[in-house]
Amino acid sequence: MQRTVSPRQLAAAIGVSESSLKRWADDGLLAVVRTAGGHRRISLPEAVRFIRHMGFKLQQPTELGLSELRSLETTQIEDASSVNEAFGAALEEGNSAKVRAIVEGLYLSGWSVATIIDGPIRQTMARIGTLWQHADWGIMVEHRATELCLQTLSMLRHLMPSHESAAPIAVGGAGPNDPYMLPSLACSITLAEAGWTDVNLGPRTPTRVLANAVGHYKAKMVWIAFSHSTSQSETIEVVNVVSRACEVAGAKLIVGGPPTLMLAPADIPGVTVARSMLELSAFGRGLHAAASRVAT
Ligand code: B12
Repeated sequence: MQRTVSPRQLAAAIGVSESSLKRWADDGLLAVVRTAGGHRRISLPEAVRFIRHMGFKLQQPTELGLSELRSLETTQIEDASSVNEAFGAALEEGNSAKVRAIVEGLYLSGWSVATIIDGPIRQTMARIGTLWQHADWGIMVEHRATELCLQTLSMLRHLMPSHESAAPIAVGGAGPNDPYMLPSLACSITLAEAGWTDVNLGPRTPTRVLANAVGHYKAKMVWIAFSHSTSQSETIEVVNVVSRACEVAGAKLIVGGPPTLMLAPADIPGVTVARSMLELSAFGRGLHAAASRVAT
């Protein structure tokens, strides 16, 4: 069941009076539901949306069951290099409470999921990726950091608003033999933020399984995340098989990750190659708007 908070808790969390909050609810700025006994309740994602939309600073996050943001002061949030430094240190030392608090704080202060992934998560993982060559310790840090990022992105999902059930479907996964979990999950959550119903098939997705899923879900958008190093011809083969399924379903295909960056447009006609979650988000929002215009 979705977590809810009372108007009193939300008012205390952002440091306003309960009567102001009730007025904003009556004015339609905040969606409230009523309990069987007639009391007002606010879903946690709606409370988070309201805080982000109105630009409130959280005074007492624990009122909403969120972490105290002691690890990162609000002034630091404005400065990307301070954020990267604080997040990098927390992730490298495996401090899950701090990692969670920083990401919650960034999201509540208005950062998009795509910006959090392209910024502190990507940069820290790239740095941690250089440690494995040194010792078992480096490999442990890398595995622990991957797991912590996976947990943190799942936590973020619970704070995001859910979209209408009629939202178009995007499906995707990592390429066959590709064990990397974070890039495909990042695509999934980024597209959810852009208004899509996302279906992530995860790592090592066989090509025919992904191609069949496009028709099964009547997907309008498909992503493939490539991280594991493969030959160019193998990558092109995978992309072209899925691209044919997309043509039949009327879906757009977008691919990304290091092995795709050297592909020439002529090798994969009609397929978009992108370098970041921000690019994916922009592509997803554009396509979503076009699909909604056709539907109305
Ligand atoms: C975690 C990790 C692993 C984990 C993965 C765990 C898991 N189950 O997910 C494990 C331990 C399995 C692993 C293994 C190996 N790894 Co590794 N790994 C990494 C690491 C540290 C992080 C990858 C990650 O998740 N990043 C987080 C995501 C969010 O960021 P990103 O990958 O940069 O993706 C961004 C963009 O590329 C883009 N993007 C990515 N995909 C997509 C898709 C779409 C559609 C779009 C639009 C955009 C997009 O947007 C993302 C966000 O900005 C990277 C370091 C690095 N630089 O990334 C090394 C790295 C990729 N690994 C490397 C190596 C060498 C290996 C091993 C060969 C090590 C070994 N000797 O065993 C094996 C090979 C495994 C295999 N079969 O391929 C090298 C690759 C070097 C190369 N040029 O090929 C790297 C770069 C580390 C390094 N500096 O040496 N690895």
